Amino acid sequence: MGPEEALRTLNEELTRGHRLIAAAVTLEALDEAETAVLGRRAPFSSVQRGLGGLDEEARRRVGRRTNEVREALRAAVSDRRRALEGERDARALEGDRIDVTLPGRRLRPGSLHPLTVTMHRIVDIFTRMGYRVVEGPEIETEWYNFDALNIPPDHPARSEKDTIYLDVPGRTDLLLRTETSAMQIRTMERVAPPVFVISPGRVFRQETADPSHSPVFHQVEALAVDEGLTFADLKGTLEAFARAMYGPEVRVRFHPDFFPFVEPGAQLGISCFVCGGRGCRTCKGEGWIELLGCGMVHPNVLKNVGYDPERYTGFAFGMGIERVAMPLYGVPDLRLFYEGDIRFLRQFQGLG
Ligand code: 2NL
Repeated sequence: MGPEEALRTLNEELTRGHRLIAAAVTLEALDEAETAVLGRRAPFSSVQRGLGGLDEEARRRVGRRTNEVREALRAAVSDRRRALEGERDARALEGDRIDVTLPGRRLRPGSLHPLTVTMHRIVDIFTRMGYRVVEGPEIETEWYNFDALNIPPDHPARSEKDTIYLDVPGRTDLLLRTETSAMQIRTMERVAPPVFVISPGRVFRQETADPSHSPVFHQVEALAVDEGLTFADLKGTLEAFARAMYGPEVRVRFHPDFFPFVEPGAQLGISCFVCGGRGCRTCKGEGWIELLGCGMVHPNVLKNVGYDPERYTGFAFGMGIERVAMPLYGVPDLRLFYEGDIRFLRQFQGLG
């Protein structure tokens, strides 16, 4: 190869090299371009190798140009490499990016269960009247759950068909409480009248679940014992409760009912708070809703806790929280309260 041809080749290689280097869009493609332009089998290298066959003057001329072209191509490769490495690092950083912007994603706040809200409302009304809350064990004895309450030994409520007994070696009298009255008995044993207490809690019955029954449900019971309490005090207390719970327009009615622990016993009905008494779906066309059982504490119950029934009288009542909450919120099936379905529970958000 003569010097003129060598210089032309060098110029062509400079142009071709710049084009190949610029066309490389990945680091791997750039390595290939570098080999193609500056590698041993590249035209540039054969010019370099042919330098020895030229005379001194031509060798100096072509040699200088060879150095210039080599430096220019090496500089172009290293510029391009830096650019491609920069792009690669930027991509990696973008992939690793995390958003640390405050305050972050807002969590949906939890809320109280509708039965808890209902229980709080009931308890609030009575604590404002001066009642104290008493709570106790869910495992009770036959004495506190039945005997002390004047429930006779042969009463069907005591049977294993209705009450869940515990299988504890050496004990046959342990059961899951069927009402919260036991705690009121325990309270009367400890303190002298006047007694004004309410006891909310979970109670248990041998029962198959259906829209209106559950083996576990909730109750609030109230007990008042003092000198001179009469049925009029019971009526006034329950009327005040009904108005506080359902609004000042509700009317109350009482009709006779029987519970072994009270005499006389009664059932409290309230005028339907949805339709005002004209008849609707909530009151099943009756205009009235049966709300709870109540009565004057039976003298035998007072005797059982050591109170003198000649000196003291009392009234008591008990209500199922589910029974109160269902018409209040239009819940048609009490099992919905226990299933924990978030779509059901969310509807009560913001209630309590
Ligand atoms: C109902 C009816 C009632 C009582 C509970 C009671 C408690 C003591 C003494 C006398 Cl310590 N009575 N509680 C009285 C009448 C009715 O509950 O249907 N509850 C869901």
